[in-house]
Amino acid sequence: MAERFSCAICLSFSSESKSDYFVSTKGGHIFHYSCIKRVIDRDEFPTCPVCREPLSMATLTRLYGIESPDIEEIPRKNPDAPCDHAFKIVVLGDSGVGKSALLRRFADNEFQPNMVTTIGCDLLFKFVDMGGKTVKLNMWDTAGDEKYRAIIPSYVRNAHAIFLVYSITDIITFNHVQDWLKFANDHGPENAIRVLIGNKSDQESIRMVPTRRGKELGQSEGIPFFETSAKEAHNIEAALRTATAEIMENPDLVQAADNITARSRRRLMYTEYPAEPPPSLSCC
Ligand SMILES: Nc1nc2c(ncn2[C@@H]2O[C@H](COP(=O)(O)OP(=O)(O)O)[C@@H](O)[C@H]2O)c(=O)[nH]1
Ligand SMILES: [Mg+2]
Ligand SMILES: [Zn+2]
Ligand SMILES: [Zn+2]
Repeated sequence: MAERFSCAICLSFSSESKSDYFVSTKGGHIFHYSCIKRVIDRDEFPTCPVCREPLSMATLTRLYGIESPDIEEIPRKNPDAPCDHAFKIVVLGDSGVGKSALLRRFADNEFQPNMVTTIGCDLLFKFVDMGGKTVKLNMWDTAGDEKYRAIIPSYVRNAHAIFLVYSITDIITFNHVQDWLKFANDHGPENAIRVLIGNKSDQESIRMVPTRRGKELGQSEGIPFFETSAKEAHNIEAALRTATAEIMENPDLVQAADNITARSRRRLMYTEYPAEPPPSLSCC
């Protein structure tokens, strides 16, 4: 079950033309550009048709590379395949909120109900097309347990985007988002894109965190907010593409990413690492 994008105004999954792309609001709602532009042009004080938040063209993020549902994903199983940019995305949040499940869903389109617990950290990658550019997303999955916190600062250090994840079924994980935000602010780059994620949106019957609470937190921190489900492949691709698009729109972040890529290429050339470093080297 791949994630399908549908416009919340016209309910269509596809867009007819390349110029009619999808956009995401800061509140995690997806529309065709042309559909939402009509709303913004028409109303004096335009609001999101789904959540009624004030809207302007400036608060929309373009979701590149999903103009048509027929577009094939870039099937790159080789992590060393060439790309235009490589970005580092880090996922933070309490243990059990679904960080690993989210990344597995996005990277491999898989969901395993009984996945082994992440020890330390894990590195997944995915190539995405972003408006004609091939972008490699290196996604670092951290373990949320307190005892691992000591080793995480180095993971967020060069992050281009930081995902802060809680579970909508567990208010404690939501309350801890403040701690994770502080962690991200203390150790991560100031300009890294931050995204708030309320996961397990399929578990409506045992919901403990109202959507409104997530929305308010996202707004007060000035960061996009999405409710997602790794189980049902809901909104994950939207969240990751929003973050990637926001990185692409920040020349400093792109420059920082390209510098790191160039440095690691040089290092590879000089030191003749084996083509595939052992997993222990590539991660913790
Ligand atoms: N119903 C539901 N369960 C989920 C979802 N995401 C993760 N889970 C389950 O929640 C548990 C913890 O997930 P995991 O990815 O290991 O959490 P992590 O510790 O944050 O990496 C596992 O049993 C998952 O199957 C989701 O979106 N919906
Ligand atoms: Mg995990
Ligand atoms: Zn539409
Ligand atoms: Zn909205």
